[in-house]
Amino acid sequence: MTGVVVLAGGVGGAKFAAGVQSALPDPAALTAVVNIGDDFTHFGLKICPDLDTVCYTLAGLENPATGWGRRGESWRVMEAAAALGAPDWFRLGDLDLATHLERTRRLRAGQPLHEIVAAFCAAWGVKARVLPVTDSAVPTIVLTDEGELAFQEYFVRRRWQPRAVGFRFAGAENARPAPGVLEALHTAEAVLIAPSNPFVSIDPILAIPGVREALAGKPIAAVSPIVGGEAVKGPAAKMFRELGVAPSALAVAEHYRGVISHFVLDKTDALQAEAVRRVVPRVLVADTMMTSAEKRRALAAGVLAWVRGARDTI
Ligand code: FO1
Repeated sequence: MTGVVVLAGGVGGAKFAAGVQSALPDPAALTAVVNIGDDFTHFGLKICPDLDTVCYTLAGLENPATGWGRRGESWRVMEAAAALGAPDWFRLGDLDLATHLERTRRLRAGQPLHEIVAAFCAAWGVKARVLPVTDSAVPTIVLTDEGELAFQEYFVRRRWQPRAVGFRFAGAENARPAPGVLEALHTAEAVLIAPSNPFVSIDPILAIPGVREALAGKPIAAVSPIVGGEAVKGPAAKMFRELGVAPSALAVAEHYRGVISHFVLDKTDALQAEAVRRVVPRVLVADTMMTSAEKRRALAAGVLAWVRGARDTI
């Protein structure tokens, strides 16, 4: 068993993956398997927000203010396009546009997404391996009280305000894991589920045929994205409430029941540890707030040491 796999999506997932990359003596021992459900076509360009956010963050290129897009970004193309009447609800920076232009050019030339991601990671100096969970398009559809919404329409255009009643991962049943995904999961000494949104970042990864099965028989540790009953970032707590579940670390553990063997909750929620242990056998109480590169690294190092057999509280 070699290597560590992180399942990730969104800004929290990218930060945690970067923490794991910095905690591993050999960063190439990390494989990030990333959600592609947020992907969509805009201005005719293939936009892959979670892949880009993970790659930018692993490369140290991410915009520190938003977590997505590029550091040192400018918005001249967006401003000039908006002056021509272009939709500007989804902000595309000048540097970020280069990624979308080149990815779209390569896709049109027939290059599969996982190869494009590898080429971009090489160009950006990313040491870890980043894989889309599948090369296929499996768009996440949010079922709301207003009907079905495409993910970015729901998340960005409507600022995740519509009431969510369910999620659909269109075409998942016909998708296959991208080359390297199942092999990485089978050979990993541990699989870490990042503190990403369970519904729209992690579930779309688990929905790809073969992924859940490949998790069997090894330590699977999830880090709670809910702290003190709230999401650190984004709509996860609101989604729990709208689905009739009180948002909590325990609710996240319940959501992953049967998939995970280890669960990390924030020290704010230490009182839930006993209840969580009844859902998942191994529970770690830690400081999960990744407010600096050092804290990301420390959290990742602590989780890795724990999963590899150290004590239960860091
Ligand atoms: N999120 C926003 O809230 N507003 C935006 O204008 C926006 C633009 C954007 C451009 C490129 C990109 O890679 C991500 C972007 N995001 C934006 C984040 C995106 O909605 C992601 O899907 C979320 O981070 C959730 O994973």
